[in-house]
Amino acid sequence: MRASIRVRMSKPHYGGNLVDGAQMLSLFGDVATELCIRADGDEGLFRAYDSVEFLAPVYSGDFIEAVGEIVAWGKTSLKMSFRAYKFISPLVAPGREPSAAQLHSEPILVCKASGTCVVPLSCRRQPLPGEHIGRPGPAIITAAIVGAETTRAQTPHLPITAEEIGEEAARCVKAGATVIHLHVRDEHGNPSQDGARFRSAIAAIRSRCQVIVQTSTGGAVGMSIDERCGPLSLAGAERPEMATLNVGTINFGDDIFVNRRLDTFAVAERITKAGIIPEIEIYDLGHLDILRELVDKGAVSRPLHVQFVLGVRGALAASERNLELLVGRLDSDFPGSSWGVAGVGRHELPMAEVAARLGGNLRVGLEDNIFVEKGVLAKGSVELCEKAVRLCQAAGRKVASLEEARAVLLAKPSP
Ligand code: KMH
Ligand code: ZN
Repeated sequence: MRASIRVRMSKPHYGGNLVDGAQMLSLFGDVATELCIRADGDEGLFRAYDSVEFLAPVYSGDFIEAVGEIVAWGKTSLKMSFRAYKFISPLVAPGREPSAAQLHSEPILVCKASGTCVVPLSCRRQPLPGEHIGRPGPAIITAAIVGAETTRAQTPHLPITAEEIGEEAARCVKAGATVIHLHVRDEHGNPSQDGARFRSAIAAIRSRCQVIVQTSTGGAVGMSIDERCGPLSLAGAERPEMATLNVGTINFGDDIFVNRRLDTFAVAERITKAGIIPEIEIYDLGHLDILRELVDKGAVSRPLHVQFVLGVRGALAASERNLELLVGRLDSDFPGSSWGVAGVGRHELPMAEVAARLGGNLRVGLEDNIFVEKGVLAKGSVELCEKAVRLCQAAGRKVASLEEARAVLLAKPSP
């Protein structure tokens, strides 16, 4: 959660028009107050700064933007980090107009700080009708344990047979995952969307643990739409609760992952007819515009569940800035939606950390990344799930139980 204010400094305190540093703290105080209100509906109290650094002088006439972010959620405390940037300065020079001013192409970081605010439980309140305040709910961890692209040559820990998939799913669930994003492989380890193979894998999972199974309809690059929809034919005990819905064509490394507009509508219809809940895979900003059409035409119902898949080579890069843009658009265009992020390759754990902080859900697993740290292979998706749990704890987020994940992801569609 973020808040910011931009103000012009008007009260010099020291010689040479210098502004006192306390004015930065005053701005941070107002930003902190807004964050408390956004989180808990109350102004709260600033308890303590644990660090303050002044990094560049601020003069009267400078335009300063103070930004703050909640980085960890305690029971009553909110840990925040703050930064103040100089965007504009007066341009004081002989021969210049006294009103001349300079816009800094690269804003100057003038102060950074971190601190803790407290909102007593007795002051926390529910949102008023239509008011968008509140704390993020428990973080849902999805384990993408197989994928279509990862190979045994890359990692010996990739599960391939139904039994291996069942065992790995159970380990991930024990670690804290409540959703298994599922692909399957054929007898040679190649990607397959064969319904029978999904049936065996789902039976192997369900005999070992309770979890939401989300089958892929993305399959592998080059598969036909019919082939990709193989797992949607499953009924009875092996029917998945969720399935992915890919809404846009993207470059996929040197390949193209084709999702034609009309095919997306057709897959959405098949998912709905099968009584399965879609998770919408968003790889680029324009995919939210495609989603708009799907929603408006009734092809998908609210509440929406969105996975931002960032860092595919040729699609939107995995950065906090891009994620904030996507989440901002989702919140304003489709309020009430849940969202998670899957960072590809080395971006997996950094993006999971951002998601934990920003109030989203986390997807990790060997489908997207095989390393637990630089150069060190993860001993299965379970190790990545364990890391995801630690990231949630560091951000003060509760990890969702299965009941909590079901309440969010399997909620009845609203008209
Ligand atoms: N394997 C990718 C081409 C999904 O599961 O829906 C597509 C994919 C998305 O993995
Ligand atoms: Zn997938």
